[in-house]
Amino acid sequence: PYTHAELAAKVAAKLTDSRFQHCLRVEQTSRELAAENGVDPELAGITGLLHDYAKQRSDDTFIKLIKTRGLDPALLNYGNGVWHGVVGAELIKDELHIYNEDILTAVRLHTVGAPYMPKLAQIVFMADFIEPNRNFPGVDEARRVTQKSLAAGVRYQIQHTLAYLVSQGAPVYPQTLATYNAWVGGVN
Ligand code: DGI
Ligand code: FE
Ligand code: FE
Ligand code: FE
Repeated sequence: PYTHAELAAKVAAKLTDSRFQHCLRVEQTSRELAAENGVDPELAGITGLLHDYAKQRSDDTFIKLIKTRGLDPALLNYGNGVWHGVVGAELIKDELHIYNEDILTAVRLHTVGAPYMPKLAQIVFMADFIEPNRNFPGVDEARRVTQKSLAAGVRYQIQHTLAYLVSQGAPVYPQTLATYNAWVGGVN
């Protein structure tokens, strides 16, 4: 059990300052969304702070973890965008000795989502998308929708992300597509 200052220092040590500042904003936005949605703001804040902990590790680090931890071999066809959350959770266990599955699940799902997302995972997923420095066409609409309904925010984001990936000709990780189908198809 770290103090906030200790945990923040450990995160800061592994990230550039601008990426660390993003993590602090996601922490704050996660706290706010948690308070509005009946989730423990402390837990949400810690998870937001940690969500991009592994963002700046080498491809080689992730490739080794995928191979040695029995993770989905299809992950090897993707890159840092997908790996830093799904695989990055392994580094949070190894280096920070944080094993809380609610936290780890939210980190794993923060980029690609999942057909079923616990509320904490929805909160960090949305906080990452709408934190105050985010500035893309549609972000104000995303903020509005998320205030009204967390689930509507998740739906909005996954539509936006899938459209973006397709527009870039980027490969879509199957779990990202499954998230889209579940949330936009009306299962949630
Ligand atoms: O880490 P952040 O920049 O704060 O944000 P993020 O974790 O939500 O997204 C990281 C990147 O991952 C973003 O550029 C979009 C990309 N991404 C999300 N889903 C997929 C993906 N990239 C590929 N190739 N396939 C996906 O399914
Ligand atoms: Fe991320
Ligand atoms: Fe995100
Ligand atoms: Fe992020």
